[in-house]
Amino acid sequence: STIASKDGRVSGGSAEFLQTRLNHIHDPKENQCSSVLIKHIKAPVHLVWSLVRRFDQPQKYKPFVSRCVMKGDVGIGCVREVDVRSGLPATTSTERLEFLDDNEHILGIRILGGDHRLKNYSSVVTVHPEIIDGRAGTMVIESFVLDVPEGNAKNETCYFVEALIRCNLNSLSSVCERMAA
Ligand code: A9S
Repeated sequence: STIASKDGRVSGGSAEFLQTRLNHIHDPKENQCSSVLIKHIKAPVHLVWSLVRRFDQPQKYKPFVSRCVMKGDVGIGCVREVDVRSGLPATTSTERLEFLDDNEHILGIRILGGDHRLKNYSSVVTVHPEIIDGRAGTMVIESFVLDVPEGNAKNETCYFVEALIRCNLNSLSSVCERMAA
């Protein structure tokens, strides 16, 4: 029973699926690439969300982040300076909190700058409760869109970013599953 209200929100079983799909639609332009990754974590959704939502502390689970400094208080529109571990094709990244919804469990960020090649990068992470092996689990969905850099192909750009996000999600999973154990 899909009910779409006037502000375009939907509710009910399949409607939640629809709403989730809507949260992850990026409409990439011709010179952009976009993809979606899913990770199933054997830990309850409130625990997973408590880490995902900490825009000021991405290093809690992101393995490539060595340090994060907030420019002002955490709130929609705030900016963080992320220092990246050595050995990666970057040292810093300036990132903005676009969206944080603690009820719908949606986090949106945009990369504003840094000495890396991710231009016009934005991502959305949503977390969803599910039952895994009869226990409280979480499905994490992360989608992104970014410009394909000059001289690179769409598929290799997507592959590069997907590999990094897969590392982030695998690390989130091991941190949360250890905490839930
Ligand atoms: O941190 C994320 O949520 C996602 C990505 C793709 C971050 C990538 C990265 O931090 C590196 C890992 C350093 C790779 C940035 C901003 C640029 C890179 O080249």
